[in-house]
Amino acid sequence: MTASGTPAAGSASVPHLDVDPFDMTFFADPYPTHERLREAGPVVYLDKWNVYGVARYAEVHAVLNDPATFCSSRGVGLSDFKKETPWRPPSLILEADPPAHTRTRAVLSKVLSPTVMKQVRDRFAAAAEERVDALLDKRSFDAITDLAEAYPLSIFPDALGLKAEGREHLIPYASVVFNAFGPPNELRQQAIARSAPHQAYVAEQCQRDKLAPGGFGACIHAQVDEGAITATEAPLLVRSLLSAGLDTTVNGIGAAVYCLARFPDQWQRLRDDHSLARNAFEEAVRFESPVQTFFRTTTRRSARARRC
Ligand code: OVV
Repeated sequence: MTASGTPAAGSASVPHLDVDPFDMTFFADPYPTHERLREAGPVVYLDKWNVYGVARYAEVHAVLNDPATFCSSRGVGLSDFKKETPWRPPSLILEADPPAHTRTRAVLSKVLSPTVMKQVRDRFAAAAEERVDALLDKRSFDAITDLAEAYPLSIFPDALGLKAEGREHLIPYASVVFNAFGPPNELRQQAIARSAPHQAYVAEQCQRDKLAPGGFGACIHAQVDEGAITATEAPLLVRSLLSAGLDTTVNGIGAAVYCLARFPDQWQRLRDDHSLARNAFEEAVRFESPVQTFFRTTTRRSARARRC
């Protein structure tokens, strides 16, 4: 493909696939479809949704690291913000390209710097110990609700500075955010149709006067006083933490436990050598969520890293 959207030599051979990686049946057993997407070629075309896709590491990496060609500002889901109204005001960090993204990213990098992480680390570790001790007492528990969800919920909203009331909206809100990246199927339409109370909660709690002093939320708003962002931008950056800070952790922990349960030999290796923990976690997350990236050309419809 070229910048003008004209297919370059060889693109006629891009294989067309009839698979739907957004269908409910796909989620029941995604691995064969992931394999088909990878094996079909470096670039594939999904007839169902009229998007190009890449599922191999090299191409996914290349697409995600070339924002000049594959932009995010027109959305990173299947909906093209140039053609459809976004379901919420676009994220200033996710749905932005350099140089706009560079500026907001710098603000979040400052608020979530290694120095700050060092300061909160002990609190997060103590809460994790507490959670594990409580679960060990129970002997049997649901690893998703009682660990993967309960642990981040016990610490992250406090770190942000959210009040206690209404936190039950957090996971449902994140769920809407991620389902909204998909195509206009039942999953997406239903999620958006039911999102109003979750959106209202998030919009309200992102305001400066709602966030406890010392939390990440207050730190983002303090960047307004430094002249780094405007008072209009600050709540949207807080929203990014609410959108992407919790359920990614939930999914990561859930995927790690699920993976270790499915591969007992790996679990045993980890028990024998705790220094493997970091790699085991990364590998489990990778295994459970192999990345595919979808994109459009200037002449075709839509995608995850959209071609501008
Ligand atoms: C990385 C990510 C995922 C989902 C939402 C957002 C970011 C956001 O900025 O809202």
